[in-house]
Amino acid sequence: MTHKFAFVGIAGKPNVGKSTLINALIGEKIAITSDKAQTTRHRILGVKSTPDFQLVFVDTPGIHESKHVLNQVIVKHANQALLDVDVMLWVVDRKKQPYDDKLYQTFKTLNIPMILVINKIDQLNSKAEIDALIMSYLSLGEFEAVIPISALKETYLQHLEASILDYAYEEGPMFPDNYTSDQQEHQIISEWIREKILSLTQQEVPHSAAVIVESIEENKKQKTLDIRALIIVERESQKKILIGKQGEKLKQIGMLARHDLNKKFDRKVHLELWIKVKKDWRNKMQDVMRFGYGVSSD
Ligand SMILES: Nc1nc2c(ncn2[C@@H]2O[C@H](COP(=O)(O)OP(=O)(O)OP(=O)(O)O)[C@@H](O)[C@H]2O)c(=O)[nH]1
Ligand SMILES: [Mg+2]
Repeated sequence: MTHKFAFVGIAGKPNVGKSTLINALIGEKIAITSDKAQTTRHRILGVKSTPDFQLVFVDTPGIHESKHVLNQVIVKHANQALLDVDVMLWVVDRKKQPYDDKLYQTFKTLNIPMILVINKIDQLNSKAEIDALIMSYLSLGEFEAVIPISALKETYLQHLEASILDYAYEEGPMFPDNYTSDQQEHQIISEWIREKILSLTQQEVPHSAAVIVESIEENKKQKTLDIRALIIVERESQKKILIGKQGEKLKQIGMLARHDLNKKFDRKVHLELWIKVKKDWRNKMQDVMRFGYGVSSD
């Protein structure tokens, strides 16, 4: 059998389960997920290798109408990431909404084979409901395939993979077979911390936070990884919320992040977290760039 290869874009509105899907497809946590919309802010590569094929999945930020400079930049990340893929997965969830029509038209102009992935079917009650949802999307136009799945429960992922492989071409692997993601250590740390902020805070606080890793040091004596990170928020009131009563909230964020990072790096992590206010940073291009969300200018 010949070896196959493809770049696979994963795109759609915020919160439909794109990052949950890339993690399930790779079988490892690559991207952070949360119940809040606009969790992903970068394009993230996840690589799945088998003796027969290598699929490079590209997770993208949820596409939405943008208000902040930050959001405009992250939507640009998503659009740019889709330019070079061989096939794209348009991920939707339980209900077709008016914005989907616009998204469909935008994606069609990319001229890339598009598979419609209907996610979260574990939340639908019957096959009839799934069929009705499929029909409502088919009213938009044609797709190469329509695959209902549950990324969370890992249902029908083999169907999806088989369908993707129809669009892979004969080519050797591009990455070593143990390579699963293109994220650097500092990116992983900052994202893992941000995930805990997303899960423990509400409303504007999670969206206003950026995490900058200031230093990562191997502590040979203690056999720990010593990390110092800075959480940036937009207002003093948000800083107060993040610190919490007697520092409880920040402590909790640190504890949960440390727990995950211990596992990820397979060693004890010592985490020092600081909070700083940078007024209105999401609306200042310079800050958006400085806090790690840069995108090329074209
Ligand atoms: N019930 C159910 N929930 C799911 C499924 N897939 C994802 N979710 C949940 O949906 C929420 C959003 O998931 P994410 O993977 O962060 O969504 P996303 O599309 O990457 O969101 P953005 O990064 O904001 O664009 C999380 O709470 C997930 O646990 C699924 O198959 N079933
Ligand atoms: Mg995401």
